[in-house]
Amino acid sequence: MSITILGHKLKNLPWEEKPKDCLEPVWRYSKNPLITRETVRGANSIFNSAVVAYKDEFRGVFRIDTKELVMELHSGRSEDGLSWNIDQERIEFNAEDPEIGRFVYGYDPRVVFLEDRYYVTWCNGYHGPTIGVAYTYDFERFYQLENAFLPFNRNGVLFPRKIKGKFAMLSRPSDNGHTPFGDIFYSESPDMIHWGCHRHVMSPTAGWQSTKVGAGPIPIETSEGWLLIYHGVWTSCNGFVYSAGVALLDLERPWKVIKRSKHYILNPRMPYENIGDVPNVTFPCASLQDPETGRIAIYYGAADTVTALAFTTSEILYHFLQEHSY
Ligand code: BMA
Repeated sequence: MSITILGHKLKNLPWEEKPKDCLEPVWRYSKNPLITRETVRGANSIFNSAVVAYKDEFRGVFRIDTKELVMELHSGRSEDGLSWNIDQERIEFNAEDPEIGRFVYGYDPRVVFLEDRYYVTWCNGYHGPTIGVAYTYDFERFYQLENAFLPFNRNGVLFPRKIKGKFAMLSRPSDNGHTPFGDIFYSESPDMIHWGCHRHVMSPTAGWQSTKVGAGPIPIETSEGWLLIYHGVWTSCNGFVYSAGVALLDLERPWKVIKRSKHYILNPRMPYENIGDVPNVTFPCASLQDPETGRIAIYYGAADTVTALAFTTSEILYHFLQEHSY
């Protein structure tokens, strides 16, 4: 049994081989954390951020919490996906309606190339958190569209192509605080403005994913279905613990879960994941992948403080799902 990633090849994908003694499906970059607060003057933390392939380089939208602890989105660029130059100033979105463009806060961005441009979705402050949507061609000018949903909602993640002629997005309806619940839903849109036909995808289950679940990076299209890396939360006696798992969703009806990991693939166990502003958080928001080799690089926020990088392959995740899934 094997699995193939669909899409364009990416020959300069950041990569490190799996260490010989590693028994885990995902291994960390040896120079983690990848991005720390020093990259942006005035940053308290840089985490839960999204990167994407752009021409022969990489671009990204980064979550910067300022020293005032305002949650902002900043644009960034990199030649190799490892060394990042991030704008000192936050993105000023152009919006037709100033009511929508009014900045309150923005966090946990995702970025996807879809048809002819890059779309950004994020958790946008509009009378509580909801899903903001914008597009850019160059990561210099960003055009904000309508919020996708009513508040409260988080973890809005677009699919990288239309499905049955409609734009498609996963999201997690929530409350106004540190929501102690949450299921992933699927919605579709003919125009990126009006979202409907909502379908339930998955609920929390046991153990590391017993409190809430939320979509992580943009789903990866493969021969066997959409490979979805997601986060799951467990409420320990010391608070929330954020780990990551993987699921396989049906290609044409992505609300149908084919398999879903029983074991986590990544959980907080390194000092930079256990110690920080919010201890015990690994929060994947982006991946880069190469169809030719099956290699996947995962960018994740650690302890709500730094951005880290980890590696796996489609084959490893697929076999992991055969062995450890519901
Ligand atoms: C969630 C979001 C994430 C954060 C996580 C842990 O609700 O705010 O950005 O990483 O909590 O604090």
